[in-house]
Amino acid sequence: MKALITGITGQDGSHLADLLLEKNYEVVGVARRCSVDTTERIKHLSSNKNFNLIEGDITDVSSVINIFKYNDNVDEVYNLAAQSHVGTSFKQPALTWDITGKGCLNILQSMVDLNMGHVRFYQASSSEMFGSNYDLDKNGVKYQDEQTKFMPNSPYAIAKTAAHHAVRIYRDAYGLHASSGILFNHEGPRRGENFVTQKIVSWIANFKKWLSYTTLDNFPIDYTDNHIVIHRESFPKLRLGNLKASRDWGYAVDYVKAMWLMLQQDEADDYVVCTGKSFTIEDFLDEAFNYAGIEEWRKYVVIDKDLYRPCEVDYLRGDNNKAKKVLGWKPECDLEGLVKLMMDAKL
Ligand code: NAP
Ligand code: F7E
Repeated sequence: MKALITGITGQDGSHLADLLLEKNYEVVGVARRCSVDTTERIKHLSSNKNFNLIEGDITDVSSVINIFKYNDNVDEVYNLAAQSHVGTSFKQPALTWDITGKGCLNILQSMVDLNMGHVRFYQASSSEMFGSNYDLDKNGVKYQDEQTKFMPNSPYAIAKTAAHHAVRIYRDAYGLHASSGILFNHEGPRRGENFVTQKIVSWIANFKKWLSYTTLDNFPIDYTDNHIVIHRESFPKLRLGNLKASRDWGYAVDYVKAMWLMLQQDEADDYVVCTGKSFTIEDFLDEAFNYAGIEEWRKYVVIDKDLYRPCEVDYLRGDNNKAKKVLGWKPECDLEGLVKLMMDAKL
């Protein structure tokens, strides 16, 4: 089997490549040209004979067509490429649209034009498409599933929703085996530094490192009444935005398995992938600071209004029953496990 992955240099692209190579796939990763090396997450694959990296950019339809022409024996295409940061999408809405929305359309239309009906396609849709919307279960608890109506709340979410509908339409109109995974937040040691979980974990790891360098001769620590008093102002505080939002956080390694399972089904379809549990950013701070053995995180955190988004998605908690039932998928890692994995990797 041969798979093509866009977004190969990202968190999910690298984990999906690991998974497919384990399954003896030949993997072609598409990376765009950058002025610096962006292959940190896939360095370990550089000598794997079943792995190839090619240059391409999904905003350029001729680039997409060339990629497919030179890889005409591909069996599966996973479109993970995106401008994936919600906050950034408010600052660069048109770029976000071009990559995250139109990029998907470029791939779908190229597949039709090149008669690639036999190739299976995966689109990285997102829980952000639900925006402020939710349904209520029989106990009055909020959740989102495949039936919940989309109400996108950011340029990123608008682009993802457009791409999601394009996948549905290309499936219906042209019979493409095209599936979308509506994935809720998923994290891990390879998560980008500007997403909230990794930002918190990185800060804690750097703070702990700084603490370990400080000695009696090194001014940031006082020994007063047999207690250590740390001059906290000497280490920059952790600046965060809205701590009240809730997210359904899972582990990226679990989630790429769901992507692959979707493309192994006879019928293409859309699936919500999530843990079914929701926690606030404050809960994540509790968990991460506790794990690191630092008490009272509030002493170290500054709320920065500039990090608030013009529109916020307040609450996300998915219902993964369809993925469990049809795909036989379930998440293996809870929030505690996720924090442990991320903290241990950084420490
Ligand atoms: P990520 O780490 O930000 O990776 C995004 C990837 O897209 C990077 O490899 C990036 O390349 C590539 N890319 C950006 N613009 C491109 C372009 N014009 N042409 C080709 N490649 C381009 O994202 P992720 O967390 O792995 O997420 C993977 C996908 O799932 C994304 O589509 C994201 O929107 C979606 N998603 C993520 C989550 C989540 O919680 N992680 C949840 C739901 C959906 P560079 O390295 O060059 O920037
Ligand atoms: O924010 C709040 C922020 O940027 C989570 C992407 O993978 O998942 C991700 O999008 C929450 C938001 O992820 C900071 O306001 C507070 O409420 O980690 P995030 P996201 O926006 O949920 C979805 C499913 C995707 O599809 C996306 O591609 O945390 N928050 N303070 C902060 N967020 C950030 N980034 N930085 C802060 O300082």
